[in-house]
Amino acid sequence: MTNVIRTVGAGIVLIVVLFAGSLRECSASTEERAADGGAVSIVFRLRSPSPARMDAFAAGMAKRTAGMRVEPVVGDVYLAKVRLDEALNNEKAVLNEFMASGLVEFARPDGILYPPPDIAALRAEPAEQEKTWFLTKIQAPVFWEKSKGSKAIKVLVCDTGVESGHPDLRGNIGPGINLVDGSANTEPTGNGHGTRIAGLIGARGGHTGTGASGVNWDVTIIPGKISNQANGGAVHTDTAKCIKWGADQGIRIVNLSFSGAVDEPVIQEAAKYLRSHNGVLIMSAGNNGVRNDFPDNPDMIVVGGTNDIDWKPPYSNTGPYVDLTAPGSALYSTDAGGKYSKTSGTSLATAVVSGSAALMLSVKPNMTADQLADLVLKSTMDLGTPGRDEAFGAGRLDLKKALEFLTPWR
Ligand SMILES: [Ca+2]
Repeated sequence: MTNVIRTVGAGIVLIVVLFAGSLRECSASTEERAADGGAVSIVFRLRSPSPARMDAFAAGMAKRTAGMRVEPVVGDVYLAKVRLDEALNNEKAVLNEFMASGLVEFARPDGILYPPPDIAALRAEPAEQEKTWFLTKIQAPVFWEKSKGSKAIKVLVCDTGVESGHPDLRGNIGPGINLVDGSANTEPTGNGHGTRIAGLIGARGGHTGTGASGVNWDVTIIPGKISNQANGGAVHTDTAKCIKWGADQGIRIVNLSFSGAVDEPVIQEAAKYLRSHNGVLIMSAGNNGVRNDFPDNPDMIVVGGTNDIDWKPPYSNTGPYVDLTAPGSALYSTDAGGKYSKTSGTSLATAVVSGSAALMLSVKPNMTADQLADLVLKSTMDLGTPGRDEAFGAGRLDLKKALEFLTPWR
């Protein structure tokens, strides 16, 4: 069914592109693309999608708008670029027109996600044990007796790019993709968030004496660059396409340390697509210090933060959607410009979980995505109220437990 709809969707591109001559091309910046003065970008899914419904919808919209171009994003979710005119001159009017068709299940602006602001720690240059407290806390050294990771395991980091030449990352970064401009350039452009994430997954500097240490000594981090902006802003559909790209490459673990993504339908669709392609999406709970009433999503592993005494820091969001926690406060990692930094946030906790999932997969690479997700959630120490709770999910990550599950007769 999906393939048929995609074919029809491609047909629509050909039909409606005639009306859309002045639509901007993909070279525009993130902000320009999200809020183009002459066109608006709408993410949508049809009710009970079928080729006939897509035809009816496209025909109706062709009559009511100055021009519309439709492209598939992931699954049954499509992106429409609708040209504005006097009658439909703003985003709200276009959304109303979508809903008035009666064929649309949801329609939303193609908005922008941001990495949650990492909270700068007080001292950038910590003592040696402070650089690695998170690794001791999750009992990584116990797991390393069995495996220190494997270059065969790929982790896709959909983020602001990764500095591949950083002395502590060199050798652990593979070729990736830039979803914004379609180039192969995945180096950071004024934002070190992705480089900090990568260091927690697989910086090898500290393991050899100096610098930062990641959960894995060996791993292949694949940068999926979804932002060319210094502020880290990434368009929803570029983010979804990054996850889909990873699924299509057969990558088993995707790290998405961005706020606001959990309840975004196009990201949910991408998460579902990835799981159906045997991969797991690991995401951050967010740093707003609030409770979100999002339901638990079986296609996402959502991570909150803990500190060095296993408390929930004030920044870490809570709610039924939080699956587990991991150390997130004052984590020392690589940063852009060959530098290091010590920052806090659920982004970093997410990277610790992604790195740990890669470590688990290095021992048993034939685990299915469901088995891997289950193992991650089981490899926790319960915190807070007994059992799963909204602050800690299943508890705080514990790699010694993971090892016991993986090698029961050791
Ligand atoms: Ca609990």
